[in-house]
This record gives sequence, C-alpha cells and structure tokens, in this order.
Amino acid sequence: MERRAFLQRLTATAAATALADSVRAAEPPPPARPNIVFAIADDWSWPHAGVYGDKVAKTPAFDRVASEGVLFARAYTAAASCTPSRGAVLTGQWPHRLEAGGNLWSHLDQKFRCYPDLLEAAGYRVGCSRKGWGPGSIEGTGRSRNPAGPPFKSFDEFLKGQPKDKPFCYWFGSHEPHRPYAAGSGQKAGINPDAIAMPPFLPDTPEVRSDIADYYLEVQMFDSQVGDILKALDAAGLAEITIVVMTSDNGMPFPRAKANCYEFSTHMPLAIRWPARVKGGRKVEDFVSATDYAPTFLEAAGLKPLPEMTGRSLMPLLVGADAPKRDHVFVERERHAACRAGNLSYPIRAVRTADFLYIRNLEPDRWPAGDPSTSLGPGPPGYGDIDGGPSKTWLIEHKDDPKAARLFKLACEKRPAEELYDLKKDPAELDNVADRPEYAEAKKRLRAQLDAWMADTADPRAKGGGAEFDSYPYVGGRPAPPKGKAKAKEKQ
Ligand SMILES: [Ca+2]
Repeated sequence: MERRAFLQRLTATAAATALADSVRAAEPPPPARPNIVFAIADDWSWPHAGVYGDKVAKTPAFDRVASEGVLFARAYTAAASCTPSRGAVLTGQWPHRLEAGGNLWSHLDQKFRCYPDLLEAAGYRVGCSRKGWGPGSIEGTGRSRNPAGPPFKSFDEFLKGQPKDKPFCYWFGSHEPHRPYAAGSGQKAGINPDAIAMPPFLPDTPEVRSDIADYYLEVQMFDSQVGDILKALDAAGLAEITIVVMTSDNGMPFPRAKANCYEFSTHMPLAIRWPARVKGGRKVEDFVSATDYAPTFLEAAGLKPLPEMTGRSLMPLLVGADAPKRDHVFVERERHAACRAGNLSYPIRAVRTADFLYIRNLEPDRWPAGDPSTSLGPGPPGYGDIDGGPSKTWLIEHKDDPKAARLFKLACEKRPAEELYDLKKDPAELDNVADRPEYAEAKKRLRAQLDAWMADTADPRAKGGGAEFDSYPYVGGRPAPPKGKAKAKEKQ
C-alpha cells in the first residue's frame, strides 16, 4: 500500500508540474532586460544633424538611430555646462539639488545615487569610455570610480568581456566637438563654410564661418564614433535588445551659446532606438529634459525610479502610450569657469515653452560671461565662460565696430534681472521684451511657473539662498595654454 500511495503521489505531482509548465508556456515570457548604450557628445547643439534638416553636417549614425527609433524635437539639457549637465543625466535630478555638483569642475557626493550604480546592483554589467561625469574630482565624495562607470578603452574591448547571460549599461562620452579645434580643419575636410546656416547671434564673417566648419567636422567625428558602436552592436547581434541614446551635454562652444540658457546653449539633438520595444520612424514634439534619462533607464530595466529623481521616465513617449503632454522645460546654471573675482557663480533659472523663453538672472550685477579683465587661456583676456577660439577673438576685437557691437553686448555685457523672448517673432532670442506692457501677462504666468518649480524642487535659490555655489571648491585650477589637443581637452 505504501508503495502504491507513493506512486500515486508521484504521478499527481508529475501531473501538477506538467500543468504548471503548460500554463507557463501559454504566458508571454517576461520582457528581457535591455542593454543600454548612452552616447553623449561634448558641446553639440540642436539642430546640427542631417535628420533635423541641417544641409552641411553629415550625421549618418544619428540619422539612422532616429529613423530606426524616435527623434526628439524638443530635448533640453538641464544646464549648459559639462559637469552639472552630466550630473543631472546620472542622478535624474536638477543640478541645483546636487550641491557642489551644480558647478563645473566640482564634486558629486556619493549620496546622489546614479543610474549606472543602481543598474549594477540589479545585475547589470557597467562600463564607460572617454568622458564620463565631469570634469571634477571623486576625492572626498565617497566614490571609488567615476559615476558613469568603470573605464574601458573602447566599446569593442567592453563587449569582448560581456557574458551572454547579463545585460549591460555602457556610457560613451565623446570628447567631440569640444574645443580646441585645428583652425581651418573643417574646410580642409570638405565642409563648405559658405553653406552653413549662420545662427543670428553670431557675426557672419569668414573667420566665424570657418570656426563653425571646424565645429561641424568634430560633430561628424562624434557621429562616426557612434557609428562604430552601432556596427559593433550589429555584428554581435545585439541591436534589437539594446537601447541606444544619442545626445549632447550642452550647446556649441561659441559666444551666447554654451554656458547660457539660450536656445543654442540648451536645446539638444536627441534620438533613441530600441527595436525590441519601440516602433521606429517616429518624432516626438514634447519637451523632455536630460533629467529624464535615469528614470527611463531604471524603468526599462524593470526598476522603479528613485523618489528623489525629479526627471520623468520617457517610456510612455517611447512606446507611444498615453502620457500627460509635456509643454515646457526648465534649464539653469550656476558657476561655469573660474572667471569672476571671488570665483563667483552666475546663477540663472529659466523656463522654455513653445512660444517663450523666460530667464531670471539672479545676480544681475555680475558679468554673465565672466569679468572683462580676468585672463584665461589663449586669445584676448576676459569673458572666461566663453571658450577661447576664433569666434570669441573676432567678437572681442570688433566690439566697437557698429556691425558687431550689438552681438558683443548680447554675449558679454551685463543683463537685466529678467529676460523674455517671443519665440514666434524672435526665434534667435535677440530682442528682450520683458519690460513691454503687451507681454506683462505672459511674463507673470512664466514667472509663477518658474517660482513654483524652484520651490517644489528645493532649489537653494528659491528663497534668496544659494550663496554656497560661490564657495564650493573649483577643482580645475586655472586652465593652462593648450599643449596638444587631447591634453587641452582634459583641461576643460
Ligand atoms: Ca560639454
């Protein structure tokens, strides 16, 4: 009897197991966790890519990611300065919440949790090449490595050590198109300076056109570097299950662009591809922010975004699900270069909608581009928040020329506490209408929107504070004259 009972029990168990297996087989398998490749350029502005309609920049890799994935028309960095922008990407938080990390050449304390660490703890393999978080120092932050991940020489080298049963998270931080450039290199490589669509805030001169051609050449270098990563994914059969993001940390290194809160400072190219989950060939018009990447990656990996993350996952926009319309975005800045007496910051907060850009300059008595007298690096002295190069040199040398005086003033001289630009009439943001009575209503609305955001996100500047941004250590020292391109790039 005992034997029969045992056999009956065994049969019943086998039947139950078979049933459970058949039920399991009928259910869809749990979604595989995607690999994540985040490719970030250094100082690349929207709309300098073929798919955005630029007739000069050749960007086949970006155009491919966009056509096989989603192209974003209104993606904005959180701050137009390397360190706080990258800190916002990694933490999913506004730079003003990151203490010293809100400044260039600073520290990012370990308490500000970063998505590569969180994914690693959840079983991802993590790697980074070239420029990760920074520039800055991890000394005293409690961190043992760059927050973007452990260093690898290249994506190919990283892939060689990739086990088959683990997803990966990879950060590719190009050094391009950061200055310095080899003067004339763009034209020499076949880029026609005369064909460039000149941003109206820059003087239209042969020197500046040539400088932009050099920048375009470096945009193309970044694109080609990412093209190699796409090829490696294809060769490894991983393209389908890998999220690829291509974007930039801040805008082009030219006067009134990088290190400001204007259009060419903060508006970023962005394309995201994920064939396994995201239908390709789509364009998203909603406003999105660099703070949105960390919550997106966590959600894609099946994790919950952290409560302190102020960014919002882009997953609903990527998969085409219903989501609240995103009709505005915030941008900001604190201290960029060490270029004011006392090493002071130049704090700005701003809100961008489809129709307006409203800017609040919190310390309007300070110089927005740096003191006129502070000497920094090569070129004429002063205005150290503008990277040295032929365009800056030309503008300063011609500041008294009637044709250039207005553009010099817009780039370098002091600004009122409030700026408002009517983007339908003035997309180049040259004509501040903040004091015009017909804009009083719009200004009042945007001012309230900005105030609410600052209060809701615990911005130290919300109640007149924020002086700590003036005193956080600047760990870069004085930039040395460039001794060679790679060396100089590390310095900035
Ligand atoms: Ca940058």
